Amino acid sequence: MPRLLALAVLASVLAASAGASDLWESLFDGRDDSAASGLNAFIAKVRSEAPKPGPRPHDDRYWVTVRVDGGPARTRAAAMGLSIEMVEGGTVSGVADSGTLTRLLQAGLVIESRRPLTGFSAKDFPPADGIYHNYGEIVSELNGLAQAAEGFGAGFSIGTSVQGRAIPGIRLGYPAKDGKPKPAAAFLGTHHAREHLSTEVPLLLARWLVEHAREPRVKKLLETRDVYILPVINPDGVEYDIATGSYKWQRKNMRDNGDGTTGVDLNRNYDFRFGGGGSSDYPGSDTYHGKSAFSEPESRAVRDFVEGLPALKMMVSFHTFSELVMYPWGGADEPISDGRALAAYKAMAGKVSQWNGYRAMQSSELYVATGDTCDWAWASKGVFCLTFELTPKSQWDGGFYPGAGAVAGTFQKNLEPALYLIDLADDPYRAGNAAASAGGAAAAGSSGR
Ligand code: 0X9
Ligand code: ZN
Repeated sequence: MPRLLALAVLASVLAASAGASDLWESLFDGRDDSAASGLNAFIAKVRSEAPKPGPRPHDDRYWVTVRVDGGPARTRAAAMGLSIEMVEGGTVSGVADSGTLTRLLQAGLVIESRRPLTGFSAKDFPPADGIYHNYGEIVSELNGLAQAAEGFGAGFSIGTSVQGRAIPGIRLGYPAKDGKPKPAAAFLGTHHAREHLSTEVPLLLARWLVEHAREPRVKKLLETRDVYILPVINPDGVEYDIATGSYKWQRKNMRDNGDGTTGVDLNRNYDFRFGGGGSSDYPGSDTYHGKSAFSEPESRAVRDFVEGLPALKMMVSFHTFSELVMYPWGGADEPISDGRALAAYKAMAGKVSQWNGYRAMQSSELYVATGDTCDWAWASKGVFCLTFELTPKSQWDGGFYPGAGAVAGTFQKNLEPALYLIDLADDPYRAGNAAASAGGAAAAGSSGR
């Protein structure tokens, strides 16, 4: 992968930090071989680093609950700019700026409740959520992992954000014995800034793989697959969200839209059905799709990464929250047209849900939203791509800010799914074989995707 290697090397950003190697050593010294004790040590160490509190600027957004029933109605509400986060009975809840609120009201929708975002206090991230990684800590952790994975791993960057931060990653995998490219899987975190748990899970996956790389099962996996882990696609948004020690509920990137609003929803900025349902034309909306497909350097970086890696067959895009595992399409109600692939998607999502307890579904069943990562990866590149909505299930269990206590358990639940999906990277279609031979749902034949 010469192109990737050219992008690689987190030059200045991943420049060795004494803190990172200290952290690394402290995590591995004197551990027993259980993953749990490694995690506990990690958690204890990172918890000691707390962000500092500070003032909070004015925020023109609300947490709203709107009476909306059924998928098509949810899709219409999303198209008005509502960023839907919860579906409950005949209502949806999510974030709306005042412009979106006006559109919802003008459309005759009943707003059951609305609450300024400033009225929420997060469960604990600042200061007690010190276990979560800010950007510098993500980079340090990856740097430490890359050092520890000498001979079977390397740090890299896929590009830079609007504000110029490197979008960091780590590749893990032993060199192929025959020198040929190995099938690859990629795990992407935090397109949406406030979904911090979606950074922690891939980061812990990287850590777990490095720690267990010499155990037979993992060794075999890393000898036959390459694993790419990109824990933070939207580093500017993350830094903004946590800068004051009081969460800002930032979703989008930090693009200056030139009209007084900030941010493009990176999960609406990919080039498949761009600008269609479930994405907003209004720059102030949390689901603003941007000026054009791939207008944002962060989504372009993901595009270039995927395009530079033909061996990539399997991808997971981590989000929070709701506890769902979803497959394309997200941008249309119809199923994907490749029947064999659909059977494979259903089988793999079903298998994943047996481990993590999440609900498996086609993304659009939640609501139609166009321009997302997985629709593009599947439609344009034929990469099997699942969107995970991690813990918790509900806003009332912590929503985007479920606290330090959510990290280890969420990772543990999703470890087996991750290993399974890495294994499938040689031929994701084979996920559907078991179902087909058991007379299951696998449909025969296919044309296009
Ligand atoms: O709306 C999104 O981008 C994702 N949900 S989140 O709450 N994390 O923002 C879901 C993306 C996939 N779903 C659809 N395309 N419907
Ligand atoms: Zn998200």
